[in-house]
Amino acid sequence: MKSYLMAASAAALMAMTPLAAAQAQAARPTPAEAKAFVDKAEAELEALSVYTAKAAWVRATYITEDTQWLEAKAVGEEKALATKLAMEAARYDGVAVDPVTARKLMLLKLYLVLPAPAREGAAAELAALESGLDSTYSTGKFDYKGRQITLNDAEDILRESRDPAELKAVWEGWRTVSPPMRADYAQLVALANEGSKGLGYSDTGALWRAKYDMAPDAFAAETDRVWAQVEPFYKNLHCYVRAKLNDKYGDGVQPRTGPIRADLLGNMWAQSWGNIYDIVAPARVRSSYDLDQLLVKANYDPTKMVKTGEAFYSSLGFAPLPQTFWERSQITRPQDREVVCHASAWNLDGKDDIRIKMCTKVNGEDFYTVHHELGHNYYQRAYGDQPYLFKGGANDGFHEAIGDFAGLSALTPTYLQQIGLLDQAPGAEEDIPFLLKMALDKIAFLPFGLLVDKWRWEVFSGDVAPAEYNDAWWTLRTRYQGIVPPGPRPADAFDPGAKYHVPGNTPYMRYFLAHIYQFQFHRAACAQAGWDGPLHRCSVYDEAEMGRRFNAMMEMGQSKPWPDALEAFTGERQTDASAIADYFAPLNTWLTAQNKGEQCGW
Ligand code: X8Z
Ligand code: ZN
Repeated sequence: MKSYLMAASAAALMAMTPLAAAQAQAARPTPAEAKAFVDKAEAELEALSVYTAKAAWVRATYITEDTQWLEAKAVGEEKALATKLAMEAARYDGVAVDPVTARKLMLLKLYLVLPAPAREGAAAELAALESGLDSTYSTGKFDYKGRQITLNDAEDILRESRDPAELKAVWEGWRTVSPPMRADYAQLVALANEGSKGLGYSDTGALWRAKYDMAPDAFAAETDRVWAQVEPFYKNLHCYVRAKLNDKYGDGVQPRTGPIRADLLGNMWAQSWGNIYDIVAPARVRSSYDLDQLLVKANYDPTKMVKTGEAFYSSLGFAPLPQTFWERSQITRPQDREVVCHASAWNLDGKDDIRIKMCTKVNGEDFYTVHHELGHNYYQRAYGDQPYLFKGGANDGFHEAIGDFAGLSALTPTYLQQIGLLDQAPGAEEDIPFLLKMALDKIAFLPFGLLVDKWRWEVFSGDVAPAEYNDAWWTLRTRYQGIVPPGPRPADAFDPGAKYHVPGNTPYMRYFLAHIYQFQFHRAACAQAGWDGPLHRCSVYDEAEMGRRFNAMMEMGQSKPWPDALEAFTGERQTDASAIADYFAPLNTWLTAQNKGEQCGW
């Protein structure tokens, strides 16, 4: 293909006057010019990045009109610069540059999540919409029983209440926060699409799908291929859980066939179901411990949870977190101001200024999330010596999978016993309860992880217009997750806007990928540690040699195509669900037996 294009341009040169041909020759940039351009672009973006990150941090940890303005100004400048550089990068298409420069040119074009149109004022407008949407979501409250409650409060009720009327009221209440965001969201989509087209992508969805070292269409096909690998297992879990919900609530609340009512699954978005373990626990086998209770009994506080997470990584050979991590992180929700509570991990200077931002509660879910967030921080620090444009995950799914991989070991009873949380690790008789708990989070998540961006891809491509946002969302929710809302949705509903990553503009396919990769990492790590028992019993705590090899993959950042990084640690080059299938195999067999006589599917 390349040589065909070169031949065509050589022919064009020959058809020109000698002067025009000489000018065209002069205009074609040399590889050295391409490299000089990339070096300069990289330095300019790096120089701006600390300013942008600090403005974003301040807004996220202190939401006011003023901090939104400051963030929008900084992000607008970065957008304008990155958009200009990405368009200039296109001038070097077809120039025979070295592989490092070629990769950096590609990454320059993919730099922004939401590129802005090049015209005056558009970058600032888009940045203001982004800051505003994220802030509206994060400060959202609604009236419940005569008091204004936050998402945190609402999540507590969904986790703990077993009263269907209360669950429905709170589930619907949280979704009154999003309708005012719909018009701004539609405007953001229009602007980002215009920006993406300016960079040569058909729409923003195509830009997002271009970030995986393969053609955008090939990536979409990959996600469908992997989903097909795990879908039968999800359906098995769905069938079992639905029967248990029917046993508990009766036909009037949850029928034994058809989709599941979304508010009964213990989570605001029905994306992980571990909180209703009590409802679905196997009848005959008891689970001897509950991590929520162990943490409370052992007097854990949020800082102790983070210190425990740090110690896990230290056991793998990672250096302790810097003092500034402790001084600058937001570990609990401040009482005197509005913040973004949705958990995240930050690196503000590309080196050691790593921080987490959480509203940590003492429970098993947040114990896990601490390991997840720290994974981001250790990854950021590991690739800190890479040039600026290579500072990033091998792909964004890798970034999400590092901490999840650590969490898989940190949740094993063996590890909980090692750190003194559990007196005695249970025997093999508790394997099914343990695997069921894990599946309620990991397997239940898969269709949700897949569909959020299926919805956004349809929105960005224009297949779904703003008036159809909500119906298209529920079509996907029912098709992939087999769930329905607890009652009819109002005409103005904007339910996708009630999930952080939509107003927060964080791509979501990364989590679907991470739920596959983390098991590939786990399987490879356990093999390296010489483990020959069942995968779900393996903990890699204290496996420093394995940690060294894991770090070697992490240090690569995004300097190489992601299959190279995957291969460096696992020897595999494909996204492959056989590892998650191996991990859960005994549970899948058990579920199949339990579901005998049920009409599975919906
Ligand atoms: O957003 C997150 C992390 C921050 S990167 C807490 N996760 C997704 C979510 O909460 O929806 C982790 C799992 C999926
Ligand atoms: Zn994450």
